[in-house]
Amino acid sequence: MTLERQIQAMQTDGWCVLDNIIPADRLDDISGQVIAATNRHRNPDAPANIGHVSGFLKYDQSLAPYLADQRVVDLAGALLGHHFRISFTTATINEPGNERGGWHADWPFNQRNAGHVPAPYPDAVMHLTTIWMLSSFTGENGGTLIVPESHRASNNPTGGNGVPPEEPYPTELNVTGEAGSVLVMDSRLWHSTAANTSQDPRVAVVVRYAPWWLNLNVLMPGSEDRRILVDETGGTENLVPALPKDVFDGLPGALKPLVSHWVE
Ligand SMILES: O=C(O)CCC(=O)C(=O)O
Repeated sequence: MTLERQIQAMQTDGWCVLDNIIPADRLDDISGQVIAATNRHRNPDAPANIGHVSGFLKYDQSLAPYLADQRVVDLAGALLGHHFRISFTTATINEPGNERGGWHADWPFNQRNAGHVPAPYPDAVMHLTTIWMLSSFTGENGGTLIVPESHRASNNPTGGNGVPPEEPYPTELNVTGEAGSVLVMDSRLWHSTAANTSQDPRVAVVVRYAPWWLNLNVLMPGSEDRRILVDETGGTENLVPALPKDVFDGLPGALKPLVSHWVE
């Protein structure tokens, strides 16, 4: 797919898949490292059979050489403008037997988060969610469920828009793709975790990209914005641990400008 076609798909459909971003001969090693680090640091409050680690780059850097791949950078730059940066890195392993999740749009459009853009939100690209496939995604193993074109709506099922979050949606589909591909979604796109009915884990890392002007402070442990928006209200919000300086120093040069705002 050419960059022009990718941009068109993002505008019209709200998603596309970039193939062959991670070299095939690195997949087994990276997948193994992601599984091992997720086992060491997994969030005990995540849904059953979901291996979830927020701020994953802090714990494992095996994807670091690819997160500023030119094809990803070109598409993100075309959609988010200059000086975009990485907002989240989250290991997400759907283990056999996990349950289907609820329809949502991602931060900052998820209306249940303390920090959110209130619906009705404007029709503008403000955040990208990318899912890096370390296993091939299939209908059987929990390829992400999406509702194509839902990114143009000004609300989503977390905001009481009349769509039951737990029910199948008529136009839903499972995203499929070969291991090494990257699913790119406008973060407004309605999506959900799919059940993994296979025998093997579906291994992925979710990486989100934000324009320079989007305030990410509410995600930072101990920040003043977090104190005001989350601690004082008792609301719920994602927490993205900062990168230790020594981890940052060891990252590839092309990646550093994308994460330098999140160093301890
Ligand atoms: O793992 C998936 O396929 C979906 C994950 C998801 O819904 C999310 O990270 O917001």
